[in-house]
Amino acid sequence: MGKIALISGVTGQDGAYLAEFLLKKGYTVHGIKRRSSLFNTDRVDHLYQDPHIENREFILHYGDLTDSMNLTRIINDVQPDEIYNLAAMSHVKVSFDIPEYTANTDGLGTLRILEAVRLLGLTQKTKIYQASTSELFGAAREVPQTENTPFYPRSPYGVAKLYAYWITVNYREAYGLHASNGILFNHESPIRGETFVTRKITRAVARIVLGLQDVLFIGNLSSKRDWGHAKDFVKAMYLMLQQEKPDDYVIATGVTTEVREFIRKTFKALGIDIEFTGKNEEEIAVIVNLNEELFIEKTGKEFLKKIRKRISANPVVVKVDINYYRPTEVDILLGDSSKARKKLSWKPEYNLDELIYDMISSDLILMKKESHIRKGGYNTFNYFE
Ligand code: NDP
Ligand code: GDR
Repeated sequence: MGKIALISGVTGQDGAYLAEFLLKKGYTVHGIKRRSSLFNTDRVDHLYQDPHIENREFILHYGDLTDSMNLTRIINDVQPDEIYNLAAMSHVKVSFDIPEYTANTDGLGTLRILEAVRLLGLTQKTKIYQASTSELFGAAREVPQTENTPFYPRSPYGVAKLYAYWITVNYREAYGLHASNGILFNHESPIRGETFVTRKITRAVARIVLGLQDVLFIGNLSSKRDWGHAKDFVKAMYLMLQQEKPDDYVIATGVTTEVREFIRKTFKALGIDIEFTGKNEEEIAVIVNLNEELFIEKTGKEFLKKIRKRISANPVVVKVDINYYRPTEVDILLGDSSKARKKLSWKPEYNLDELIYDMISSDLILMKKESHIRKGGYNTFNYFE
């Protein structure tokens, strides 16, 4: 019999990659999804199995991290060998708008899962992974950050996750639970939520080169993040639960990059050079060179005329909008994952350029579909969030 895993947040970026990864390893995977008025399973639809077939390997349950009884019932029904608690209100900026909900889900939600495992007498059976975050370091006390760097969260999200981190440690020490914190630095992918900065950039660049959008409005261009690929990072989650002893690990690439540079690299991947000029909210980026051969290879000959025309008419492609600034910002994150590399034998496969290429290639396909829909005379919408 293969192992049984329960993933909260299975409909999110990491949940989808982790479910796929565990299914390939022969696990039966149960996932918790929220009730929504629209389908919210896009990211796992390729794994979906008809509920009428016997011996399904991928099973979804309605649930919510704010509902203890629901969580307790699901855990009791599933009797998981491993729980991956990935569910969260995961947007740092939005956490300033809904701080109480964020605390309830991201902070208390973790307690609810730990307590359910304890009450159900599963402390010796069920191993738990808690999705902790580099946002715990916030106004970072040192660079790079390790497992020993003091925490200084800078958002309601970070503070809620701080509670979740410590309650996980506490249940490990108090009840002997195999519960581990993965302190993961930013990780992205073609299925990253559209309102996180990397995906916002790759979507916008794809739209700009195809003539679907004029300009990318962006917030703080100077913040620096240690960006990895989600596919690499979910492997680390699994590895933590295969260890004899539970522990906490930093998972990061060890390279930090400005938002400004991420934008520059994304345009560059399609043969377009941009230059930033101006300061603070007056900063803009303009196209200064087009490598037509590379553009045709990556984007398609049919879009060349449009981009040429666009550049001569108005080369401004990036503008700052201060509405994207945060009340308190995390300026720089850079992780030192030596411990995980040594003890888990984990290392990332993707570098930043490969991550960007994966994301922009996927968004170009999506946006070309949109372009075809428009050419066919149908309406499509612009989302600016
Ligand atoms: P996503 O935002 O893509 O996914 C979050 C998931 O949680 C979604 O499935 C969402 O459901 C679900 N969810 C939200 N609120 C609730 C709730 N109240 N009850 C049940 N489910 C809920 O996040 P990621 O996949 O990027 O991240 C996974 C986890 O890792 C999160 O906890 C995040 O905070 C943490 N993390 C992420 C990092 C990153 O760079 N990606 C880095 C470090 C930590 P729905 O689809 O319905 O919205
Ligand atoms: P972050 O990711 O806050 O690090 O949290 P996000 O991509 O939202 O922001 C990264 C940096 O980019 C700056 N920024 C913008 N951000 C967004 N979203 N939109 C913009 O227009 C914009 N312009 C500039 C931000 O100010 C910030 O400095 C992510 C989430 O996945 C968390 O759940 C996770 O815990 C951490 O990563 C590690």
